[in-house]
Amino acid sequence: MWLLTILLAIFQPLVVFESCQVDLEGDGQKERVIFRPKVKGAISVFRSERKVWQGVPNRWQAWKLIIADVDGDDRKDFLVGVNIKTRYFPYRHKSVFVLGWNGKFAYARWLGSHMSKPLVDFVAASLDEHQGDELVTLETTRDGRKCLVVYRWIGFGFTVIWQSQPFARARLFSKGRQVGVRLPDGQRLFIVNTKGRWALKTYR
Ligand SMILES: [Ca+2]
Ligand SMILES: [Ca+2]
Repeated sequence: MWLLTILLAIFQPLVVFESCQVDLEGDGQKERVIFRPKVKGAISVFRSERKVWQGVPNRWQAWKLIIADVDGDDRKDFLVGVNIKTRYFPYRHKSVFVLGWNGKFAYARWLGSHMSKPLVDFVAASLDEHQGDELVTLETTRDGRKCLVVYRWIGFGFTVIWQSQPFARARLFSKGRQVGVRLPDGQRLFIVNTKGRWALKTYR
């Protein structure tokens, strides 16, 4: 049991490039998750070579998949980068959808029509003592600069818990638990949470 506990504790959110092996529901048996961006049925889940589920409609134009656990219940969640049109935002724009996994199929937990500002990129990481992984996004401010936004899952969706200063140009970077921005001069700043206070620190 202690081994299982350690394995759960060291689970890091995974960016799925093509396929990965991960235990989605914490039953000790790994599933294979295959991600094929922008096609119908972009995500498929296999267990012992048998397809358990395939889904995600074409119209979502899924472009990124991260497997994380946003609520910390040890069942993995799919964070799907989408490129959608909605009634109030009738042009294509990026957002993140959250699908839960019940062991048999993925179901919609949060289909946010947009993030707090136009989305550039996103990752997930456990950044504080709070249970579950935080969603970290790079977003565009009104004046065209880029900032990091940290979101926490609050049961039925996300709430913003911190926003960084804006940068004229920045790219999202992540390396294990370290998440932050890479600036044009190569400098990397990563998010730290010390006793509940959020800040950016120089990466060494
Ligand atoms: Ca499993
Ligand atoms: Ca979960």
